[in-house]
Amino acid sequence: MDNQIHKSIYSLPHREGEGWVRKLEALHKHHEELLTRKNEPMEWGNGIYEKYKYPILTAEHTPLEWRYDLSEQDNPFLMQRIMMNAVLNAGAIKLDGRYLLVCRVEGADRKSFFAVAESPNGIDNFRFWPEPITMPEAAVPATNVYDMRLTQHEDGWIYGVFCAERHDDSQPGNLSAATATAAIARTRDLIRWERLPDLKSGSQQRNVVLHPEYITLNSQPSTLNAKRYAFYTRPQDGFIDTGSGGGIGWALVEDITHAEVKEEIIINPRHYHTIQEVKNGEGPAPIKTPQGWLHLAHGVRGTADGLRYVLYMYMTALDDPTRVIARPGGWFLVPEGQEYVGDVMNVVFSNGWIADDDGRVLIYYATADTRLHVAVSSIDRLIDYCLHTPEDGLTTAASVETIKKLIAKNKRPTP
Ligand code: M1P
Repeated sequence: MDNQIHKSIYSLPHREGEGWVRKLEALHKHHEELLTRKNEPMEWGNGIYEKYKYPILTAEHTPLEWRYDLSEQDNPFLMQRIMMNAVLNAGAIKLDGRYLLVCRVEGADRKSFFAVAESPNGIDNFRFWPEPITMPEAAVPATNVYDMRLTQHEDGWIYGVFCAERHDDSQPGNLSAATATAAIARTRDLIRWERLPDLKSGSQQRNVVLHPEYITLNSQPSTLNAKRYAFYTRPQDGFIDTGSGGGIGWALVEDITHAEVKEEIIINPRHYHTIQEVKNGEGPAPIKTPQGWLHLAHGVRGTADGLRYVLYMYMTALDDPTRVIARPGGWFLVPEGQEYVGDVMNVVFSNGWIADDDGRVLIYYATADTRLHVAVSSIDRLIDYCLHTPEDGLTTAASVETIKKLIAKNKRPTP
């Protein structure tokens, strides 16, 4: 379990007024052991990526100072005064040689907030910065914020695009009625953030991601600004249901400080009887490679046991990020073993990855909306996966034909 190490602290005998300092020392020691635990790759993966043995961040990794009042006088029982529930869906970036995650941390009160965790290698030894991010509010304050996508844009800023959730006041009698809006903030150091107005859109939006490069309009007269910011969108009719929203969309925006979706096209649609039948959404900002843009996304299908969230990939053309050039069929990464278990079962979600200087790609994914993991692949492996995994033929007959083709190929002697 995530808190295996932590548990032993509470098994220390409790004698009122006695041993407080001893208990605190033990707490620090066990926390430090958890933070410095070396991670190990799992054996016998799929050749596409390696998953790692331990989650990289859990609620137990959050600093003790966030949870305990460390005064013996005020907290004689050494209780957690503020409990943490989960660390999940993190944006990721490598900055000045440091592997940084802007995590969604969720408290026991269900409120999510952003906090930066830093690691020297991107695999283990993640440690939260001392304080959570103080995110400036938009004109209408949000009730909850989560799932930040980080984009190092060619304009020089690092953008964080995230979901801002507010109660839907048009339904005063419905406590569960909410709206999802794409909020935008920018920074240079992940410490000081400038909040920009939320993305204006005719529909609700979640899973909105900023493309890292400008898109130049060819049709624009040379006297006018032809550079546009581009957003991957996910139009949805309601807070949960995408309804008529057809999938992952694309919208161009002239002024990022007053971003508005005026026209939106669907570039990666949902489809009947696929892993993305009910919903899909762009993951992190795509990675540019000589063969095209690599995209990681999540797909959602319905089951008798509720929704199943899996990760999938696709590739788009270098000169036109809206043109899909590879659609590997089926899922890319799913929950396995303990990963199924948590607050929201059968869910994997990713909104952060790092393309490292040595060609490795560190994929940060959360399981069951509870904890965060890393899987390691490479640009070469991900391109190979995208270009050589057969597409979903959309019927059983087509899938059988695809399998038979591979069997036939394997029967031929290799040259
Ligand atoms: O609970 C699974 C995920 O649900 C939402 O994703 P989507 O908008 O695609 O349904 C998000 O709230 C996400 O945070 C969460 O992990």
